[in-house]
Amino acid sequence: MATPLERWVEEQAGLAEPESIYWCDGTEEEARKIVEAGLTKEKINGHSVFHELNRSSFPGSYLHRSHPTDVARTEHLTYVCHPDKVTAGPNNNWMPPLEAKEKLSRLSKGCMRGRTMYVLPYMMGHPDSPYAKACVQLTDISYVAVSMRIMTRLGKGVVRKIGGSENFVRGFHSVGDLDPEKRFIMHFPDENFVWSIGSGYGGNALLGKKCFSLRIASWLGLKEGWLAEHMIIIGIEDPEGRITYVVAALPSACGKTNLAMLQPSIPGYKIWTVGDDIAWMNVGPDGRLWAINPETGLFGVAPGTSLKTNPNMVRTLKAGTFYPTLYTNTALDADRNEPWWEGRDGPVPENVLDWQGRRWDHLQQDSKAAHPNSRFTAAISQCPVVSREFNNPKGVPISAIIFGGRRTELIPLVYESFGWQHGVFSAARMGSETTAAAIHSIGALRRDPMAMIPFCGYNMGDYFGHWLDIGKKMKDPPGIFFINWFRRDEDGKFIWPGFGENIRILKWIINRTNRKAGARETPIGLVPRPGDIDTRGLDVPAEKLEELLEVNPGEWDRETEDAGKFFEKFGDRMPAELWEEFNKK
Ligand code: OXD
Ligand code: MN
Repeated sequence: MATPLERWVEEQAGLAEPESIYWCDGTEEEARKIVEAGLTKEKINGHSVFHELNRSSFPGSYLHRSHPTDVARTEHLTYVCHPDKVTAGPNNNWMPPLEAKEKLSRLSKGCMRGRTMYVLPYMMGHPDSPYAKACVQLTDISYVAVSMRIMTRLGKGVVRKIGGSENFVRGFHSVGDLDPEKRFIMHFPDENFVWSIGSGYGGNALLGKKCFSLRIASWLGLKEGWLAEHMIIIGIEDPEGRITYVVAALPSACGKTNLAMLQPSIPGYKIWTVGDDIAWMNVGPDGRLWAINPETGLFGVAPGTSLKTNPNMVRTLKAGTFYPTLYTNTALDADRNEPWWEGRDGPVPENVLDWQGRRWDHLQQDSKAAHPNSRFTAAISQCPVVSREFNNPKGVPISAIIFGGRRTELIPLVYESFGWQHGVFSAARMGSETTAAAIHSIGALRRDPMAMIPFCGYNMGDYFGHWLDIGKKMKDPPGIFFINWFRRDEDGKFIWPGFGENIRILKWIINRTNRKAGARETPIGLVPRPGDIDTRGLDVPAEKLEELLEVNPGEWDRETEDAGKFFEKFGDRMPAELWEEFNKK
């Protein structure tokens, strides 16, 4: 008798009508075959899905050029279909589940004709972890099949694990005809189901990532008492060899991958990478917060990645095991057959093709060769500083939670909240300037609580309440901190050097958690005095550092007023405790 999984795959195939169905087993040999299909048979926009890059300098690496309209997450086409609109909240697009399914069934009828339907069984989290979830995604494009193999623990063991159970997360994905008018990413949280059509872009198409690990998982977390967050997880080793684990949430394309594998400028410190995008966090039996990274790969923004900004990422990309490594919408150095992007090491090559494969003239002002949201996809096991705890099914214990954003003005370089409730309030009012990771105007300030505005799978008023409840479950909750690397001076230049120097801020944070660093009290929280930060060897004038740590209560009034308007949107779902904090101002 067919299992629920087999029946579901058959049903979906009945709708999509693929030419063939291929169950992936996760082996290397299979990955080579799928890459081969992408090099030869499968096409996107008339071109092959993959182009093989220079075998000796970029072993196992392939360039993928997406459809030009399909280069970032499409938040306006992303829906969370709870039975009622209020549960989805003002932070999500909503459609009644039945109507959504009718619409998607019409668009999906025969969408895989002439194509292979890949069946991808995968785990989010280590299979031995009590927090891991078994999932199956269907897709009709090699790019997604290969990406999922990098980003998740994919293999036939997952089919055995699911067995005759109904308990697995389902994802249906098809690129359809890539028509933006027929593009939708719809979530059905009560059914553990994601349905995505019309896009091949990472956040829209790798359904284990944002769709499941954040939108659906955040809803499961509400029901089951845990948190699914848009956070990196790192271990910070100090000169005595102690490792303190912290999580940090930053909006998309604000330097999360750089922070996750930072090479510290202060001798004796070391960063160990557990995760660069997603953290699932549970309160353990010891009353502490524990975090796992459910993914196994890195899907980072390429432009700006260099030996100066992120040497460990450059090393990861060159590691050359056969996972493989993918480049999406970067430019191509046509002479060397190497990927290229703005900010890569070395001089601009002479003969560059832009992200759409057109000859690029670097003298043409404002024209970028690589798409600003071009990406690499690489296995975390290739990262030279991957934490030895990465595969620990229990995860790592968290001592501090960091929130950050991209703010030209106002927000100090770092500060600590007064306690859990105040920290949740401060994270709820967070704002950040928008980036190219999603399709919208760039550089506009938007409220992005906990860097989760595009990813929270239910009403954010309830989400804030859930954060408050999690705090109550802990004996000694981690401190909540805020960072902003992005303050600019009158000439528009970044004041803080960032990158490896950010260790100075992390050092202050971990010393605060050990009560070894000082701070001064301000209306927004505890801010270091310049002398509280290790500035030995730092090339930032004292007055600039003071400027970065300044809190001007007058300037905060506008910010608070704007945050209040945002809070009002959540009506009676907004927890009273946050209004209480708001009214303290
Ligand atoms: C990502 C994103 O791809 O946040 O990680 O957009
Ligand atoms: Mn992200």
